Amino acid sequence: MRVTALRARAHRLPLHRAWDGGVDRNDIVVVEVDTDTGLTGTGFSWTPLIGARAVLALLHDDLRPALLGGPAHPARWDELRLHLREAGTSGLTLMALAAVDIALWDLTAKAAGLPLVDHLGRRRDTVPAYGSGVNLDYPLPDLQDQVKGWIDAGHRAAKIKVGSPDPARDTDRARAVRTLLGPDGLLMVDANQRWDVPAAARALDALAEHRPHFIEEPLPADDLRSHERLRPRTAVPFALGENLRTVEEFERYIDAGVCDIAQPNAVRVGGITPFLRIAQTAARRGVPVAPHLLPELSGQLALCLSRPSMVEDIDRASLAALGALAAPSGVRVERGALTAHTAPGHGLVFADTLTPLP
Ligand code: SMN
Ligand code: MG
Repeated sequence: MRVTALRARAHRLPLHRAWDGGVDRNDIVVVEVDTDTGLTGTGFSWTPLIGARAVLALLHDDLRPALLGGPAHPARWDELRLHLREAGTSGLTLMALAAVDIALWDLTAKAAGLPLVDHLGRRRDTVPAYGSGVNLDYPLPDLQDQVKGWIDAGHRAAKIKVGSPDPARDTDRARAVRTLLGPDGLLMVDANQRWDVPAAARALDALAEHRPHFIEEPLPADDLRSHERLRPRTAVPFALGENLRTVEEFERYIDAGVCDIAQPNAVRVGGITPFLRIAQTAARRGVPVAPHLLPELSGQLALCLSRPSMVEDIDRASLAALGALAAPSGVRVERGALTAHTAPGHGLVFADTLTPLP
């Protein structure tokens, strides 16, 4: 199976309610890879705010010529990464490579006549999901309404933002959400790198009575040393990874004992191929994987992992909820559990009526 054409288009998907920091949209770049078998594979890249046009340029100018005429197979991942290395081996490079890698996995699964989950090796029928919102700037009643909505939909686990300028505001909100979840629900908190070591230690002490299941990104994501200093000062597990990119980075954080739950984002790490390598690395070290965002893809991957934790059911910002899909994907979250029964491939069909980037 050889590549005969590559098309890429970038779209803007307005959010139903803006995220903290004025994020009012997600951008996606959809890639279609045609082959000489007549099969077409679809991939995508994703970003809340930064870089969609740069990703589109890398796809058109640099990945297309490297792919045309060559084998349509995700085993080309390392070669393609090397091809792009003058642009750097992380960041935007991996976001562009992700779109191609996802399309190549879609193709190989379609060529095998299998849903991606069964092509990769389905290990379970369901994986637990949790409600999640980017809600630090929500007034408390709005936060409570959001969490009630998740509970009404069957969730028993919820992740909220912390890192308010006044730490007492975080504890008030954690108390309110713990009350809604009840003693048996799981409450997770995500600081999005807002603290330093003393602030994190203080805040986690104060939050302890509400029994957080994990603290996500307590510190600047690339500051390993600070994570090592915080580690002995709290018993709350650390969930990290939405801002780590490479297998080596995940290894470093896990081996330093500061990554208790690994959260690779399948697009940011460069696609399904590196995501699976990261998951293997984590599993070998006994660290569960909770894939970051992208529930329609993350959920399919989680069904194939040896140690999945939970999948993030992001509030009204799945690809389907943002109106990106032309038809249901076959990935469903119901009563706090995700299932996937897709058409051959990953089953994601992007609408062709989406708004282009302005
Ligand atoms: C998050 C990160 C990026 C976009 C949306 C939400 C957040 C999360 O940190 O983990 O849900
Ligand atoms: Mg996060």
